[in-house]
Amino acid sequence: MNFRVSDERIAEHNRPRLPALEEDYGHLGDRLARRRVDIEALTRAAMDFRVELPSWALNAGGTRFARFTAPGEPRTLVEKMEDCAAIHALVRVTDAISIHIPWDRPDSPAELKAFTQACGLRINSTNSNTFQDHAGQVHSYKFGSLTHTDAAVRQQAVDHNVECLALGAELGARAHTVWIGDGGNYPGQVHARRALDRYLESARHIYSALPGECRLFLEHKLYEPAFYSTVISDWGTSYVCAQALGDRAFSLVDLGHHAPNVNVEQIVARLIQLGKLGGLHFNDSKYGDDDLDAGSIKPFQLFLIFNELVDASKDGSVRALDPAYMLDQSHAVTDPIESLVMSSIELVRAYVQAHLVDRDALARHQENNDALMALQALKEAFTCDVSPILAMARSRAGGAIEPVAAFRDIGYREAKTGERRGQTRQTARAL
Ligand code: RM4
Ligand code: MN
Ligand code: MN
Repeated sequence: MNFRVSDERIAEHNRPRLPALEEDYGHLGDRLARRRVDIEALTRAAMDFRVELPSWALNAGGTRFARFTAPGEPRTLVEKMEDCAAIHALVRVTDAISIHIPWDRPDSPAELKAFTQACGLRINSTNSNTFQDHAGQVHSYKFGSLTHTDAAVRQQAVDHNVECLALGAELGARAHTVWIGDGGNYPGQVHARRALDRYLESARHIYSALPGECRLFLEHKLYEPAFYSTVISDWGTSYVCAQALGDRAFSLVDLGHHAPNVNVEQIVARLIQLGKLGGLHFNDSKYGDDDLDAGSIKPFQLFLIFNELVDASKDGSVRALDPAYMLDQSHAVTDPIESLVMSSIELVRAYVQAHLVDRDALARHQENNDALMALQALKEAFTCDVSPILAMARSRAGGAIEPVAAFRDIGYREAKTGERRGQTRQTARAL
């Protein structure tokens, strides 16, 4: 039996911390009650929150320059699932996983499904990979995939996506995300309109192969790997394509895929309004698509994004809003488990804080053009330390009051270092 983070070890870790948490929670409850906010409703919201873990982020990540391996890294997909189970045991909001094909193509989908279910997890989405060449592949993606000038390359990329859809159906996945690296490094290299036409033609073939209730998410990115122009470069292009494809196609917003200083929360609001927000890839960045931990650089932006999401969820006039929350990060210098634990906590924090916004007051300030008080209404929620709510929600769900401390005390990584010797099979994502 492989080592795991057991409920008993977590409970043992929580026991001495519980009295202080109850005191802090009671105190915060009194303060919120003065503002006519029910702390229990916030705790329930925290317990109901869910975010998907990325299968491609469980190994130590790399940069363009190097990847430094770490002891005890998962070597196989099953070992990655073990790590996901450890994360979920600690935070209790990460029971779904997004897998990247072919990096994480299971040898036996049925066995993977059974194993994840036994761990209390599920595979919720698949991601295709036509941004690099894979072993045994006939055509190269050096000059593009779904938008390549050669129909045979486009067909190979479409077939790969259709294979992902079939695999997803076997695993019970509910969404498939397409992100392509297609674009040009030089002016003139790619014909702007024809490349987009080819994308749409290829995407239509993928769309028509969507099984059952599965949704198709189109992920845009401003630049990289193409450094001059990218075919699906921005939310406008992604929206137009999602609209052209049909009701089950949506845009996916990765927080790191925009020009510097772009107002991402407004993009989220636009896509919600247009009924085309499929999901989000959470991470953080300072300069480019840095894939740092969610909330580590711009926590206020994270809060403002959740402010839009929560505002819309309370607005009866908003249609078709069922966004998938996913983490998409790369951990070059931290333990991936610890980073994913911290990031998921930061998402719940922003989500709970967004629930704290006094929306009636905010609406009044907006009607009165009182800019200062409107900002104040948001800041009041953002500056409230909701940590006791998050810790109480985790503890009630069986998770850890202090997840990183618990993870270290329980000695999971040390145990895995003993169990997992030898080469890692999977490619970790490089930036
Ligand atoms: C890309 C993009 C995709 C992810 C790959 C690995 O930059 O964010 O979502 O699948 O990286
Ligand atoms: Mn992404
Ligand atoms: Mn990215």
